[in-house]
Amino acid sequence: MDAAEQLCGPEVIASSVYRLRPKIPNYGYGAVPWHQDSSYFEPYCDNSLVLTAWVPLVDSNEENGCMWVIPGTHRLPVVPHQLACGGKYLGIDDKDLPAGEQVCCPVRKGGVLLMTNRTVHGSFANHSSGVRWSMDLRYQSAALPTNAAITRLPGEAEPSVELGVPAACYPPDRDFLVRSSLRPDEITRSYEQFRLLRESKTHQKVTNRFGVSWAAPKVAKA
Ligand SMILES: O=C(O)CCC(=O)C(=O)O
Repeated sequence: MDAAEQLCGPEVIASSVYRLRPKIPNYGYGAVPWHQDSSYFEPYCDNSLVLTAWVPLVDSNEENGCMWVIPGTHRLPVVPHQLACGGKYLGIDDKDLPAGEQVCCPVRKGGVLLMTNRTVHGSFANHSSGVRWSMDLRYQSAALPTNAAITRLPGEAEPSVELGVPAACYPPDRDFLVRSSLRPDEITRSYEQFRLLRESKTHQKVTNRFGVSWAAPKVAKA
C-alpha cells in the first residue's frame, strides 16, 4: 500500500479488477498470453496509471509459471489485442508483440512485482507438481474515473457522457477507497462493507475497443 501511495498519490482507490489465481500444473487455461492490462480497461484510462501488484503466495519461477515482462513497454500505447486461449483472455498476436527482451521474473513468496497498465506481460504453463497461487491487485488515484462510493473532490474525474469520461476505468464491478487523508471515513475497512461491494455489480460494460465477442462462460454440470 505504501508503494501504491508513492506511485498513485495519497488518495488510493483499489480497482475492482483483483484476482486470486490457482495456476494448476499442466492445465492449458493456466497460461495467460502476452497482454497489457489496459486492453481490458476503458481507453480513457490508457494514459493514466493503474498499478498492478502481482503477489505470488508460493515461490514463483519459470517452472511453475511465474510472470514474464517486456521492459520498457509501459511507454508504448496500447497495441492491438485479440481473443486468445480459446476465447478466455485478450492476448497480443505475434505480429503485434512489441520488440524487446522477454524477461522472466521469478518472485519469492512474500515479494511483489509492480507493473503499469501498459506493461506487456504474460505467464506460461505450470510444469511443476504444485499449484502456483498468486493474487493480482490494482490501484489508482481517486482523481481517475472510479465508481467507488466516495465524495468527489475538486479536480477528480466525474463520469460524463458528453466529455467521454467513463464511470470507472473498469465499470462492471465496484472500486473502493483504501487509503485517504481527505475522506478517511469513506475507506472500505470491514468484511461487511466489502461483501456489499461484491454484491453491487454495476452492469456497465467496458468499451469493446477490439470488437471481440466473449463466449458465454461454461458452467460445469453437476
Ligand atoms: O497470474 C498470472 O499468471 C497472470 C496475471 C496477469 O496477467 C495479470 O494480473 O494481468
